[in-house]
Amino acid sequence: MSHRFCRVSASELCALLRPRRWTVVLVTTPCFAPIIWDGTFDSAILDTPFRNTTIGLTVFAIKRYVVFLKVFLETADKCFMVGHKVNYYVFTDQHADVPNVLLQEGWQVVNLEVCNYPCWQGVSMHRMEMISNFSKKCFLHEVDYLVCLDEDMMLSDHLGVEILFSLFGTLHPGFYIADHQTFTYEHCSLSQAHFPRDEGYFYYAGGFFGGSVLQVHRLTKACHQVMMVDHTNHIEAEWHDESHLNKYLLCHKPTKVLSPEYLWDERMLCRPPFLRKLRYVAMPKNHQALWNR
Ligand code: 2GW
Ligand code: MN
Repeated sequence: MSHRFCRVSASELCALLRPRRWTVVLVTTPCFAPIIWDGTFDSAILDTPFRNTTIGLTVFAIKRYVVFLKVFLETADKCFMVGHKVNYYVFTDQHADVPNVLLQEGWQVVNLEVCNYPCWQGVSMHRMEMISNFSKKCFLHEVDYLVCLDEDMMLSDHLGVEILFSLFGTLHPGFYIADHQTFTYEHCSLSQAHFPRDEGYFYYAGGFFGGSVLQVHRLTKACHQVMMVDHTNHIEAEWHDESHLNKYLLCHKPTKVLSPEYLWDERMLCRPPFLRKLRYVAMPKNHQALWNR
């Protein structure tokens, strides 16, 4: 990985020190990890040190979910890591239906073969196993960072290197202003995802996490292993991989946290005025058509 720290000019420094965000939002976690909102970063400055960085984006399009892929890739091409090198890793069992989307020069879509799972929870949960396996096999040698996203979503604004750090998670849009006791952490004490009462500051979304390949490998491997322990004990955490992600991030605090700008659902939620940008939003989906096969 080649990181060169940029030299900031005096005028840039002045501009940086001038507060640009007047609406009050929480900008650091209690562990001093930055929380990323519009107005807290300057892409023009951040882009330089990441000039030679390659970012891998993992996405799963299994069974009927392949229908979301075209819009996902087309919008990502416009908004995701513009000016940087990106490898899209599409895990799919529907190769014939992967759309041929014209991408920026140097970018590539790598289709990875995965098997289908009999139930949807299986699809969602086995993502951890797949990402972990491929991290070791290829991603470690091919990219510097991994960004792991849900695929029933589209990009709708700039989403760039401001998110990159060794380990990052995203505040779940349904809980970022909710009371701690409403967080849907796993409360069954038999599950490996079990959350001790009164612990955890935030509830993270399963649909957007990432970090350096090494950290993502550790996270996905650990989550997969504990999901297998639960499976052996005939237990399944209520929110599947998301429950295990939250447990992992309780024990391994993220070094950056993304605000709900980075994961939003306009049909489910009322947008507050301090949410100035929506960068990654849910696509409308017909649950019945997707589930009934
Ligand atoms: C999922 C649910 C029901 C039927 C099918 C599927 C399904 C999911 C599928 O048939 N094919 C497939 O590729 N997926 C992948 O799994 C796809 O990438 C999708 O974005 C991801 C998660 O499923 P999704 O987006 O339908 O679930 P959400 O939006 O409720 O996601 C949250 O909760 C999940 C666990 O319950 C995960 O933690 C997810 O990361 C969360 O965003
Ligand atoms: Mn989703």
